Amino acid sequence: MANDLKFADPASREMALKAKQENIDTVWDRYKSMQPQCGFGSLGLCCTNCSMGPCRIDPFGEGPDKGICGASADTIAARNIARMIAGGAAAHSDHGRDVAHTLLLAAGDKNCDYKIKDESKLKRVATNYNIAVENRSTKDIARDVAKKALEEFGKYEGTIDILSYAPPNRRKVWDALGITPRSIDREIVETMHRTHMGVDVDYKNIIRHGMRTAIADGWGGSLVATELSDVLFGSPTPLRAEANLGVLKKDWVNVVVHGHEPTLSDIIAVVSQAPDMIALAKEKGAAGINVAGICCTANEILMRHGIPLAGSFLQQELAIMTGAVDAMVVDVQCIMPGLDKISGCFHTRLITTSPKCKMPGVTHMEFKEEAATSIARQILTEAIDNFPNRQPSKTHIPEHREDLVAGFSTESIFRFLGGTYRSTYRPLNDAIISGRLRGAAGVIGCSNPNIDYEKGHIQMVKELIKNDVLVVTTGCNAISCAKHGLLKPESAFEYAGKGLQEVCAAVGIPPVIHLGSCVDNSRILTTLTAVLAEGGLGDDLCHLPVAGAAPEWMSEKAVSIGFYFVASGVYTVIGHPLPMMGSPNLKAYLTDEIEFEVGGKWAFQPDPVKAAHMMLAHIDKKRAALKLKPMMYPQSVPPMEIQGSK
Ligand code: NFS
Ligand code: SF4
Repeated sequence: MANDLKFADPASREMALKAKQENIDTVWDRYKSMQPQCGFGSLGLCCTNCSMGPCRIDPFGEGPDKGICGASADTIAARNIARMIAGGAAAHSDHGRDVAHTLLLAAGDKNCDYKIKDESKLKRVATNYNIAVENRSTKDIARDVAKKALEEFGKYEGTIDILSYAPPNRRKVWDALGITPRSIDREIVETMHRTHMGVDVDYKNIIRHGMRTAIADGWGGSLVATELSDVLFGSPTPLRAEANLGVLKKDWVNVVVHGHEPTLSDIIAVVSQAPDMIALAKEKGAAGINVAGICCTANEILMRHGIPLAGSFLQQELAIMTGAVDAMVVDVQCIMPGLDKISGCFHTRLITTSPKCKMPGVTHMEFKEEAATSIARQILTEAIDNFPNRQPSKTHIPEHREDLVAGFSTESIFRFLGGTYRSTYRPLNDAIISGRLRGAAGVIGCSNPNIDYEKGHIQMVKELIKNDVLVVTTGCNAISCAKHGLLKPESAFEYAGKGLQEVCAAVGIPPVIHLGSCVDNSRILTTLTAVLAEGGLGDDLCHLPVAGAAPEWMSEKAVSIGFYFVASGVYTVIGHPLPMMGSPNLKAYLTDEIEFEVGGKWAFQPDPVKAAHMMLAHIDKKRAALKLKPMMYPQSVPPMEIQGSK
């Protein structure tokens, strides 16, 4: 039964109503039945790191103020946060490793199903890695790049090489603080070591290492994932597509791909267009094969193939509830265990594909890069064979869908903003310097049933663009923006301030730029680096008039992302706080003192409009420090009370 939470999106509202009528539990019902949630856990005051515990600290000062080992609230909360970073960094980076492994296969085997689609990007990555490109075959270069990338995970000396993408002054900050990551796996392992019972006690020391681990994600594993995905699957270029549950088609075989890694879904997208597959679908009475995506797998194949977005994280169950999904194919991450039960209520065939992600009793068709096409064909055949089992009486596809433009990258915004003859970020920097644009914001991250669905994302993004802030987006925020029409260039005229409107009109971009999946937050890092290098906006990332936010975050990956943005000098506002409010010292460190060390800091604000204004105030502070011109259209700034909104 769907509960009384509100939905910004009519398609989800419709499906939640269907769930209620049919007595089917969804994430919102499970959230409700979990109330009240454990106060110790929410405050970060629960420790299960050894079996003298579990221990919990009394936040009211009446019960224990130390764990059985003597750990304080500060230590316990910091250790818990660090372990969240390790979990998130591990997920992103393991994804990066898999892409590097696929590139190595593509380089070594001429019959490999994967081809190198973007040779010029391969050469750029190779050059950044100091790998020779002159007079060498693509395969030789690719092999060296793949090996070099794979070495980043387990180097035994030096530091991560791909950190060379970061601005020199930022690297000095990390070096001075001793948080330059040495290798990706090593920092994750060391986080687990330091947070083991009886190792690191100093909460600041724990968090500093947490930042090192997060940097190893953003400027390491995630950057490897993005760069090598562009090489293998092609760098995105702007394209049009559609989003929301209404992209599912009544008379077609609907295959929903869900998860994160593009290796399988990219092949499924291609194979679904094969004439013999389409003929098979027609034999079963379908009009064709419709592939749509959920979560970041969706973003990956949207960016490169224009495959429609069926929905974001919280819509995975709702997609099945349409009764029109013949197969949901999942890989890794953000896949709700609850999918199994809900797919049992419909004809949908749920298929797991990764050895890392199985579900008891669920069909497992294991994906192997070495046999990618044949496995993709088997999976699609399974979906096609299931099409006749669809029950019309149980089928309801909401009619809502929106147009969008996606497919931007650090390089393609570059081309857009520079025009054909001037490949440069200059126009963007000039727009900021002259006060036409206030600055830029990265709004990203998950959705969470603890807030009305998409209210956080949409209200925040609208408030920012209204105030002449160009928004870049990834992950589930990007999907939400797409569903609400914010990724259409024309939406600038409806929602953006006058200055941003002028920029959008001049270069033909939407006011909200979709940069891809969550590993593609690395594109935000490299874009900021390019803006900085263009000049006129300071000499380190922390000088830029920018801010970051994840208004509806839920995953450990979001924690890692937030920390690498903070460690990169970016003011980062999230909706509900990190689970550490039971440690006032840690809160003071993360929301204040840390800024003196890395130039960025955290803020927590559940009200998305207030949060947007905290970001605007920060951007204005940075503009003032850079002595930039006053805003050209200051009337677009409404007065806003932001007191007490840390
Ligand atoms: Ni990011 Fe992408 Fe979505 Fe959150 Fe999950 S899909 S990796 S973690 S829920 S934004
Ligand atoms: Fe308790 Fe310390 Fe063990 Fe944690 S590590 S469970 S605080 S005794």
